[in-house]
This record gives sequence, structure tokens and C-alpha cells, in this order.
Amino acid sequence: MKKSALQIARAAYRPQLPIVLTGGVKVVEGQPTQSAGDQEEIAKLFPNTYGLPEIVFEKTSANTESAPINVGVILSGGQAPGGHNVISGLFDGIKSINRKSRLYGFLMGPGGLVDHKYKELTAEIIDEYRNTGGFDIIGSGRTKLETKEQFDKGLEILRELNIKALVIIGGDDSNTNAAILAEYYKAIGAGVQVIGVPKTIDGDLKNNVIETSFGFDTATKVYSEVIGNIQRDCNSAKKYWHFIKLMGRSASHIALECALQCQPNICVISEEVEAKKMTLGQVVEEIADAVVARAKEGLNYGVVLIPEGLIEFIPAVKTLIAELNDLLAAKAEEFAAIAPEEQRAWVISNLSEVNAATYESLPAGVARQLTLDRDPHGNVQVSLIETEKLLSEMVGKRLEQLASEGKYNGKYSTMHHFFGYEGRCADPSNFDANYCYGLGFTAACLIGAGVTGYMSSLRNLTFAPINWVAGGIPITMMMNMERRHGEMKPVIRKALVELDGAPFLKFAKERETWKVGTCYTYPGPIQYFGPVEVCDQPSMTLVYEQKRRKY
Ligand code: FBP
Repeated sequence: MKKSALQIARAAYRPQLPIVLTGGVKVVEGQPTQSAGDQEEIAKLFPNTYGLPEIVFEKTSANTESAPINVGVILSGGQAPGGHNVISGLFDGIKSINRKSRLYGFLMGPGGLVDHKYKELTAEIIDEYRNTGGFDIIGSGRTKLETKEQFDKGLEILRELNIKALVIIGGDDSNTNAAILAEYYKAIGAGVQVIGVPKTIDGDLKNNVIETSFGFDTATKVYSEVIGNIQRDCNSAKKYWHFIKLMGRSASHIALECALQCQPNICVISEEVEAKKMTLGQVVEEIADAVVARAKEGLNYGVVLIPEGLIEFIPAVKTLIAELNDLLAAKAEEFAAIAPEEQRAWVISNLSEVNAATYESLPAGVARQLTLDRDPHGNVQVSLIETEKLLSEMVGKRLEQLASEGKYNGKYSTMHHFFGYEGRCADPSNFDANYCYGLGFTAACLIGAGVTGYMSSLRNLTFAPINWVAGGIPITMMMNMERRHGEMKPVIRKALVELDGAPFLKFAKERETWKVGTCYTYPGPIQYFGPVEVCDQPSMTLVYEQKRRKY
């Protein structure tokens, strides 16, 4: 296959490993842990894997080579830059345990384990994919691993291939399932360890022990590059308002990071909308105010960032979605049998009065999307809702009204963009290339340590990679009970933007200036070769969270 010059140069990049992982490692155990919430219920549901200690690896000069081990790996959910480096780090890690260890990749996500679709990942294959974006080495999928039948079916192929450890690379839902699988295999004495790796561009799988999920750094840098380009175009032509929706199903971390990088005129933060109990009309009003204020200065252009998940955070819509989830779960067959043109009326007649009113008030396309198929984890597919168009149209209508009252006399022409899939398979930034390779290598060390139900972890991420702290965190430590598909389930708590956190506070301090002033910054494309301050900086979110500028 023909390769670009950058592909060839990038293949030669050697990710930097934390110094602790560059020889033999020994395990240092911390204190027993407890779950993030609902301790009693979680302890009951995970009798074999609850309360385990955190683990940190330290360097040892002792010979740590041990028997060869066969390991399986699964990529689960949406693509995120760096997945291939997790796999290459895992491969190199298990080979450092014993040259005869073997790695098998299950194809197209967790479904590959259940359907026994796999391929052995040899050194030749791994070398083709080092430092590349995408998940194409084995593919990914969203099958939810949750039933005993699936676990037992998976165990058949694990036994056939003599696989003693399974690494699941996924987001909060997939790692929740990894914890359930680990518990089940431990309970039945299957002899298979399960290790998770924190993946998602959304950045919402993080807590005080997992500093960030991989892929967030690269994806936000890609989006920031193009937002910067649009801002420059906008500032050159001075004739459009650009409404840019950014991926991130639930939390607004991506939008916030891009706002910190690019300084747009407006960035809506869903978590703030929810906290202030805002209606859609109030969000529109705020944007319209900014358009009017800029028009007064003769500035009939601007850039608005909108997080993909916004609609779900508007309190009235959130309550509606919760009732719809229960309704559609309880009456799935009845709903499926209804002709499409009659579904709207059926939904309205089955909802409570208040939610029926909200449903009716939404534009038909948005309302319909809320009743369409959930993903296998029960999430509304918000990437399919055109919030950027919805908002720009509503702002347009409000401006017409203001103009008729003599309160606005600017020009309002709009452009719409959605940046999501463009960033998920980019070649990983140096940060993600190093982080992912280290996470994979750490997963191998956790396998070597014989533990199960742990998530691979690297900390101190605003320091240079050689100083990163490697270890493992019991997955149950991140869990609490939440309502899903109409039932209470143990799940990893999603990290939303904290309104008292340093990244949001920084944004909140600057945003009034950015609104009317034109303070755009232009981050430019990701650089892989060159000065440290250009190539190796972590996300601003991490930097503000850890209150450190650069290493
Ligand atoms: P993960 O949570 O699996 O990492 O996926 C996140 C995401 O990229 C969201 O930002 C987006 O809403 C969703 O996936 C899109 O899903 P799909 O790839 O199935 O269209």
C-alpha cells in the first residue's frame, strides 16, 4: 500500500515510556479502595473484585521474566486517536514478559469475542500500525457485553486460544462491562484476567485517579486547528456567523478545550445550561444578545461553538428523554409496530402531560430523533441531531423580532459545521502517541502482576513522559448506581465539566471579552516534529486542572 511521507516518518517515531517501565517492574499496593458512590450495592454486586487496592509500578533490578502468556484485545465504541499505540504498547509489554507471549485481536469490537472472530497480531502487523490513527487494525464496534451467555460464549474462544487475559479498550460503558466480565470470570474461576484502558475523545472518562482518556488531546487539537481556520476566514470576510457543533455525546469537555484553544465569540457549555436551568429559548437569547452587541460595533460575523450533547442538558428535554427511555424500553414492540407517520401522536399520548408539551414544542426533526434507536448502551444518538442549525434558525427568528422592535439592524448570514468524525482517527499527537503506548505497556504489566478488574493508569501527565507514574486502578472504584433502560445499574460515573473547575473558571473569566472583542487564536495543525513547546504540550484542560503551564 502506498504511504505518505508523513506516514513513513511517523512510523519511525519511538514513543517515550515512563522510566519505571523501562526494565523489570514490581508492584506496590496502596490502601483498599471503595466505589465512587453506593458502596454497599456495588460491594454486593462485585464480591470478588470490590475494594481492591490501587497499584503503582516501581522499577526493580530483579529478573521479572515469566512464562509466556496469550492475551486478547478488543477495541470498543467510537474511534479515538492512539488505539493502535495501546495495542503496540501491549504487544511490546507482553513480549517483554516473555518473547513467546502472543496477542490476539477480536474483530469489530466486543461482538468479535462473542462470535469468535479474531486474528493473531504478529510483529509484522503491529509494525504497520505504530503511531497511526484509526482502529482499523482489528476494527471496533458497540456490542454491549452484558449477558452470561455472551460471557460464556467468549470464554469458549478464550479457552480454545489459551488466552489468560483480555484487554478491553473503551469508554465508561465498555469499562463498566469490563468490570462485570472480570467479576464473572473471577467468580466462576475461569482463570482469565480482564483489564480496561480509558478511551474516548469525549474526555468524560476521568476522575482523581484517571487524569484523562486517550484521544481527547488529538481530537481537540484537530478541531481547534479547523476552528482557528474558520475564525481566520470569518475575520477576513466579515460576513458570516459560523455555528460549529463539536462532538462529545454528553459532557462539554471538547467544546471547552476548543474554546480555551481558539477564543471564539461564544461557546455554550451544556453543564452550565443545566445548572442554570436554562430553556432552549434562553440559550437562543444569549446568542442573539451577542449578535446584537457585535452588530452595534459593525461586526456582523462571529463564531459559536455548540457541544453535541446540549439538547440533553436542557432540563425540560432531559426529563423528557428520561421518560422516553423508560417508555420505549417498556413498550418497544408496540412502538415498533406503529407506522412512522403515527409515531409522534403515539408518543405524545403515552407521555406525561408536562413531557408531552416539551415534546410537542421541539422541531419535528429533533423530536423524532429522540425516539429513534438508542445505541446498545441506551444513549440517544445526539451526533445525528442538527443542534447547530436548530440554534442558528432560532437566533435568526429572534433577531427578526428584535429588528421589528427597532433593537437590531445588523446583517445575519450563517454557516454550519459539525466537527466530530474528522478528529477521531487522526494520527495521535505526541502526547497521545506516548500516553497510549504507555497505557498498553502498563496493561501488560497489570497482566504480569496477575490482577483483574483493573484499569491501566498513567499519572502526572503534565510532566514529561519519563516521569509519568504507571499503575492500575480497580474499576469498581469509579462506579456508582444509575438508572439505565428503566433499571438501576452499576456504572462508571461520567465526568462532566465542573463549573468550579479551573478550565471552566478560566473560560468564564475571559468569555465576555471574547464575545464582542475579536480575540481569535489560531492553534494551527498538530506538529509531530519540532520544538517541545509546539509538539508535546498536553491539552489546556489538563494544564489548568493540574495548575501547571508546561513541563
Ligand atoms: P465513545 O464514547 O465510544 O468513545 O464514542 C464517543 C463518540 O465519538 C461521541 O462523541 C459521539 O456522540 C459518538 O461517539 C458517535 O457514535 P458513532 O461512532 O456510533 O456514530
